[in-house]
Amino acid sequence: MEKLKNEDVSPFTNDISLTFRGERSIPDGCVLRIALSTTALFITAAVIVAALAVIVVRLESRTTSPISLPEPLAFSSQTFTVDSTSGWQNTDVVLQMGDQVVVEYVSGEWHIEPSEPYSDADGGASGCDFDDCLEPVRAYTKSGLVGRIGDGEAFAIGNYAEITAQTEGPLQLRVNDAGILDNEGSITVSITR
Ligand SMILES: [Ca+2]
Repeated sequence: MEKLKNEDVSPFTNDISLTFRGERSIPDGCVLRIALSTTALFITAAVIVAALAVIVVRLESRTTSPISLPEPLAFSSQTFTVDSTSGWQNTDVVLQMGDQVVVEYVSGEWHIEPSEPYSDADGGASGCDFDDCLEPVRAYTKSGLVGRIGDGEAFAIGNYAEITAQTEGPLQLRVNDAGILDNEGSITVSITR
């Protein structure tokens, strides 16, 4: 046991505002516990300050990071040759809903029967406009170039078309003729997106 006066109180006890009135005896064990409690208080305060600092840094980095924009679509162009004696032909161009693509005639000729003249992708032969017509695009010239996206509805292309995909899937091309066995020739187009 030791006797302590006000002026004898250790720095640890000052930190937690302990005051002693008069003369009083404090057991050695109590002094040790007070010191340990003060140390634990400091460690707890340090941990809280560190945690707050981490939160502030994270919030700041979140608010100051630049807005990420989608990568612009890379411009690409390729050619594809459409055979007049085949049905739907898959190009390598796979479109998503809303994608835009331009199909443009480059070269080549075809005809849809021996009695018809050769033509470019704009065609020129008469179309079929009856309910039982088997042509992909009814009433459109049989010797014209047509397309579809996936299993979507067929549409006329001809020598030039700007297409906005209404469905998703591979762009497919063919001549608009249903009876392809007597056809001849092929046409090359560019596909640009
Ligand atoms: Ca034909």
